[in-house]
Amino acid sequence: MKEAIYHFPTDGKPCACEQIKSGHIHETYLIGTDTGSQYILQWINQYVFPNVNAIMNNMSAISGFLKKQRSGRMPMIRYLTTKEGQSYYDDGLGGAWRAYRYVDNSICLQRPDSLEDFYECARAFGHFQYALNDFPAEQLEETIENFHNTVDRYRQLREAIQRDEMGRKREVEREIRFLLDREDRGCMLHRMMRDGSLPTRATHNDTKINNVLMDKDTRKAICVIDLDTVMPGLSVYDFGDAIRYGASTASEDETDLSKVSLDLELFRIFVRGFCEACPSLTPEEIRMLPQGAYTMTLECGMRFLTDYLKGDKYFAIEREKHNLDRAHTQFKLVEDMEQKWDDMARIVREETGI
Ligand code: GN1
Ligand code: MG
Repeated sequence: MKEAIYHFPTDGKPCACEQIKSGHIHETYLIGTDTGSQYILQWINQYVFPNVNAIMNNMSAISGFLKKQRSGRMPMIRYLTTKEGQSYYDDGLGGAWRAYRYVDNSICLQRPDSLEDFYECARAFGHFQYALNDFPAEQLEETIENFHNTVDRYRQLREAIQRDEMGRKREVEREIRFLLDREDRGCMLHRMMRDGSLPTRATHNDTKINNVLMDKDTRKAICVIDLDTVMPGLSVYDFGDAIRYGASTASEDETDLSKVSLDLELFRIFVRGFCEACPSLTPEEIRMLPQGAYTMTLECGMRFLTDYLKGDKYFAIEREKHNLDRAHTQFKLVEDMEQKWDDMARIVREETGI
């Protein structure tokens, strides 16, 4: 049993504990009690999120705002207050823990099993974006500085190349070249955010399908989870990160790259669901949806490669070269998007009329 759970007011005595291994950052456990209640207990990775108060404050600001919204139901999970009255439990050993009641009958998918699953995911993230339309984004704390700032991601890559702490640079020269060749295109949306052609909004920033809880029987979305990276950002990044992960024909760490491509049917259904659920998108945002997918995929590949160069400090790995394998799938997807660029733009036009 993870001792931290005893600091939360659970219904029944904790008696079962199972680790859930899907995220790359925090450690997550499913706790069962002797009355049959279940809880999610999470150890917060403070290397990635040094300011735990900032993530918990953002979370409660967002939940408070959404509760008062009239634009349709948007349920949120609620973290438990510790028995000591804190929003998280500090174990005195450098660990921070939080817990919430497991949502009954919910599942989260690692991949969509059908077009309908992905449509539900699109509607959930689109609705989340829409519900936050009037949220004052500038009130949110930046929980990870420059999170989706591709210009800064290139700077971090260069720094890692220059330091070459692990002596891995020689091995990845081709991958580095791949990224440097695409720098201008990769930074385009960041420039558009800077010059105001795309609005800065409160966005989720980590829109993998496994961050949507779905009802096990009806397969309808229940709520969006993992709000640690809710920050000022671009709607097209939320769209794009979901495509990067969910519309790929293979998993993020597939080693057979011939299996990795962009599924245009999944792309289409996501455009449909996201735009239907988020009618506040501007025409320019809609036109930039393919660019959002491109940028998030390139950036994620760059983050994996940078972490590989630095010795795998950020993303948890389960095997040697895991981050390099992940970088490769992202680069393969980027190339496939370059091939399918006209189709992606056409699908957006067909689905939205813009
Ligand atoms: C991380 O831990 P997880 O899977 O929710 C990362 C995302 C990446 C993703 C890649 C805070 O998310 O940005 O896109 O891995 N989260 C953070 O799979 O860096
Ligand atoms: Mg997650």
